[in-house]
Amino acid sequence: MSYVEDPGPGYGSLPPRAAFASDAASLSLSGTWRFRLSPTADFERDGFDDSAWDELPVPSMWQLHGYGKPAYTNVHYPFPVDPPHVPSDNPTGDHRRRFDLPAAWPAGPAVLRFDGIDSCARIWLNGVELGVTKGSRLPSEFEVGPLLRPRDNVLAVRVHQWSAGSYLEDQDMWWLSGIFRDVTLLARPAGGIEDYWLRADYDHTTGLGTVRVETDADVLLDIPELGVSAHPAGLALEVPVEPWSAESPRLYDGTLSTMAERVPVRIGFRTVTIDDGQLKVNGRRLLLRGVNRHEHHPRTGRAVPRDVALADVLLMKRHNVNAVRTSHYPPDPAFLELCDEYGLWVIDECDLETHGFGPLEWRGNPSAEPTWADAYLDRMRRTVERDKNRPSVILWSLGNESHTGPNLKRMAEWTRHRDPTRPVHYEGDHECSYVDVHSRMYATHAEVESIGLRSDPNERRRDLPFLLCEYGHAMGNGPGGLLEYRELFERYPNCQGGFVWEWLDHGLAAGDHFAYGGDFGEPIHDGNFVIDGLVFPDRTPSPGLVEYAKIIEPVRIEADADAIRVSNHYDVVSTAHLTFTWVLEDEGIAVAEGVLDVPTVQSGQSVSVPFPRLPATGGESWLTVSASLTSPSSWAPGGHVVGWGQLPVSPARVTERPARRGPVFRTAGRLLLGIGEFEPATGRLTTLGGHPVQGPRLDVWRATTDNDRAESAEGWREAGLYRLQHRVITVDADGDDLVVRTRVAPPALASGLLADYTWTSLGDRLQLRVEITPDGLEGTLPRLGLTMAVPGALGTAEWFGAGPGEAYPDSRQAARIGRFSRSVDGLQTPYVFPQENGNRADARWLRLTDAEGTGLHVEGDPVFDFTARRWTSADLEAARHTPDLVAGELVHLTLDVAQHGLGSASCGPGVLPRYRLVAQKTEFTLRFGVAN
Ligand code: IPT
Repeated sequence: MSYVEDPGPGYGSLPPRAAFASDAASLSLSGTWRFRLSPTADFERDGFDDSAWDELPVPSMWQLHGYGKPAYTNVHYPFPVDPPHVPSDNPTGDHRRRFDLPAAWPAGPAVLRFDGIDSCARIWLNGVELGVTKGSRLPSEFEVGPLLRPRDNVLAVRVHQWSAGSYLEDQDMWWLSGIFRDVTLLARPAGGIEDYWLRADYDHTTGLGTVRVETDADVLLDIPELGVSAHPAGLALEVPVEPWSAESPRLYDGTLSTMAERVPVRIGFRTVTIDDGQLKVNGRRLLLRGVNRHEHHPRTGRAVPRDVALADVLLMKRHNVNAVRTSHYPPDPAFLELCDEYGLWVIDECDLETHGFGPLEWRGNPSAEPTWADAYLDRMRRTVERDKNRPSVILWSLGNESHTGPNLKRMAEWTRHRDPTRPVHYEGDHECSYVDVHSRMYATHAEVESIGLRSDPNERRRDLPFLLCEYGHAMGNGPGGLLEYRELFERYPNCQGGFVWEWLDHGLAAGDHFAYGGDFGEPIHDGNFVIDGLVFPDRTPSPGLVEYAKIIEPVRIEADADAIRVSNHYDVVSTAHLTFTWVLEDEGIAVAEGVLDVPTVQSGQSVSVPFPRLPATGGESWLTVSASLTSPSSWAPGGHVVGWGQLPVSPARVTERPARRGPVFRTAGRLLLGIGEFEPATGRLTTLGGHPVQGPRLDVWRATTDNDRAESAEGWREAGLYRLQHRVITVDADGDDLVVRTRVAPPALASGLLADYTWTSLGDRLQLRVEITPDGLEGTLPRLGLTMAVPGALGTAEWFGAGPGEAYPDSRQAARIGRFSRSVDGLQTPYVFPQENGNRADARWLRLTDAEGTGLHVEGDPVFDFTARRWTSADLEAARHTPDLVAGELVHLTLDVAQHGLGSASCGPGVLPRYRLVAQKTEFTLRFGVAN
């Protein structure tokens, strides 16, 4: 059997060991290589002439450099399921790199290290075969010392896109190939440090850290800051220390040295335990406010440079994320160093997923087949050995979606034996027979609640800490319902949070837009299911991330009876590093501000502080209190806000509406009322204060979201809600009111809605009261309100209401009450797959103006939701990529009384009952005027 189809782990590599750098000589072999996509005879030979070959950067993934194409599938293998066989048409990239040794390169042993090659490679140095490696997201090293020469070494690497290993690497992501992580040559001095395990525990009852180095070498440990010098390996040493946590990532710099080599180490003292059925670190219960992170960049795929990894870490920290599951493979080692340094709890997951056997009822699944046992264990060993020195790693995960079987059990047993200091996670062990924590994905709120109540008949599972390794599917507009998960995590001590799926949209840059599955002509693909992150492909935060940041804020500020309640939701630290400031806004305009005196609040505690002395205000006013970093931290500047709350101070002034009402005029075939003119036959407003408009009409449709399409959209479509027709029953003057009665219904169906519009002139304003009565229509509606169109010149929106971002009933915690201004274009959220977006909630009033500042004014009674777009909902629904949305001549406005929630049904629970918009008799009022 060819090595490509051998289910084993490969051959020739050195035993796995920790990732570390030392003062021994090293040479990066990343850079420009020679490349050819098609196996070439004798290419590994020393004297082979590659001058006619292309150049390719390493690290890279060749499909993103024009060789072949990316392909996306979620669950399905893109090749026949015939393990361990793979297609004979197997894209094969031959890579060659020549290099000279630096002048001072020492003679003796040396190791060639590959941090990641997707999916299988056979490697030669100077014409001599080193071996074969599989396990794409895992390192492999080869002994090369005797083969090296001072000049003109030739490294030849043949990479196969498909291999037996591909059956174990069916993660939900792009199929991409190549040498996508660093390649390094490392001198290995005799008497140097081959491997080490620096175990640094912390006893929270004594405040003492215990450090012990396990290694075969004759190593001495120095930690100058702790007064530790020349401490011999193997001996435990106790010292008083500050512990490491994600919130206070205290690292002590030290050195491991032998006569021949020095290794700088960064030591974080912490101890992970499970007691009382809770996962604890340093004696503290954790609440995991996590995300699942795939490695992806829109131009380089899974070749993610350190600065991008750092940008992810900073963005996570600035959005209150405290944990990462490295879905579904160990990340580039640099990422974990950053997690140590900046502070994130990590579930380090092995490179394993066999999801494509699921649709085949798991027949032949490698997890249960002895032929794959070695490959499974090899992957786990390489994960644990590589990352064992990282304090940020608190759980090992066996992999994802690989069902269950003895091979997984063996991985767990090996791991627990090798590293008793970290619990083992794997969601697929549903009985929890070989894992240490109970993990689920996409469990509903009700299921989490029942787990919290410990009503599980399975005793073993019931008594374990519980976490959601995936929840809150962030595909498109959403997720909704995160608040209710947080409430459960706070109510039940064994429910310790979870990891939103997922951090990043895996869109690939394609000129003016981002591509997703199917855009490369893949015969089998899963479309935009790969666009399900909290940040857009270019790492711009989506509204979902802004919402999540608010929900998981570590400090909560709420109204208490006549006071302000400040609660500390950190797991460990107090609020001593925070400054509390307040601002009083009168109709969104700041009128007073100050610093709030808040005593230091310990983790898990709260205090009530009196309101500051506030001046009187005339209109609706709110007090906003923010908690921000007093001084810069490693991950954010001073002043960065970690939590905030708003408290109502005084309600809107009730103003007497002018009694003067204008009469309805019908003259010379025209229908006039106050500042409005109407079409006599239909009663539709055509002019408002001189501005031509397509007057407001009942509308219930929204461009379906990914979540809608998985739950309600089919029913909405069957009910014809996207193509309602308006039948005008009567247009009558009733006293001073203009009353337009209509029935709004879809073709071919008998059900519909009755809509009565009552227009009243209030001098300089027109009041519209709408009464809606379902007429045989049942079930939920996408939204309920009006649609109208105004001239495109009215390109700026200013409103007093919730903002600044979009908000929906079950995703609105991040919106605060204030006065905001955006261009119409700036109101749009550019979801990679276009869909409903941009709804601003609870507007008290809205001004839409042109460059001169004149335009229209809409007032709620008391509030309304709105969107403003240069295209219709139908255009938005039809678009597949952002450039499909082309600005027209009008601004289309929706003015709504309600929106249906978002939910998370694209993968997970739908809209919670309280956020469903059920068709029922509704009445609402708006007032229209002229802005100038
Ligand atoms: C779950 C996968 O674990 C994850 O990788 C991703 O594919 C996610 O779904 C959907 O985006 S598995 C699913 C069967 C719940």
